[in-house]
Amino acid sequence: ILETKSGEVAELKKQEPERRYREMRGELPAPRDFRSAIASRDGGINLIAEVKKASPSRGVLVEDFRPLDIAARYAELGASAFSVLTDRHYFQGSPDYLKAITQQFSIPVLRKEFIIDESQIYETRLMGADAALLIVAALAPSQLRDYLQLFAELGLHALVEVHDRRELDIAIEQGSTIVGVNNRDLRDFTVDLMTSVNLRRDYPEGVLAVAESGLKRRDDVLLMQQAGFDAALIGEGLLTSEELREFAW
Ligand code: IGP
Repeated sequence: ILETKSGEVAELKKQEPERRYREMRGELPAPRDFRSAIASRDGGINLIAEVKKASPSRGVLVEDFRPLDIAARYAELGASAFSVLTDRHYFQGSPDYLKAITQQFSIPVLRKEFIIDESQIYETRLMGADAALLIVAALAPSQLRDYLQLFAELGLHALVEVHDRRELDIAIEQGSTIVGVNNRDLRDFTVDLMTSVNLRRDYPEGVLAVAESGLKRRDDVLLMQQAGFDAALIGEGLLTSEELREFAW
């Protein structure tokens, strides 16, 4: 059947997560409130701690990778939320890591994934995640709007990722309420912390601001706090920097 009907099979496969969601919805636990968890209180900055085994720019970061042990350490540091990579190809992540973490901890969990199809949003909810990433550069503006609508229907929050002013404008126009600036340029992996500092001024009132990537030192976090970010999303730095582990999150 695959030779004559590969298009049809692909369509059916894409519909499976939605069907499964409709069957399961009554039994799924209510999502936890990612948005409130990361909102700044009294000008402080919150930690979104990323559970990350490897990255395309740095290769394997942790040889003996135990996601639950890492999450336990981050919870102890005072993380307000977790980010868990589920992408296998570039990050050696897994949905199993995310499921295990949502079952073990009460802290909200963001699914870090390249979402390019609606079926992945249903999957995200079925996995037990409370939020997921949407990358403006990977989606058409109308697609972003549709996905945000579906997130809302499923009770999920979206962290919408941008890298410049044009993308920030698209994110806002399409209705995003949590916007993250990726300091890392996904085309060449260069990092510039001023990307987020400069873009912060262009956020409208009421939109939560997250600084993502490349934060390695205490001063980096303080810079983001002074710029008015609600939260910092940190992966590598938590594995390598004593300063960040000692920060009063
Ligand atoms: C974390 P870092 O430099 O602290 O490990 O970065 C996070 O921002 C980064 O993993 C990330 C990412 C992404 C990964 C940001 N946007 C999109 C995959 C896809």
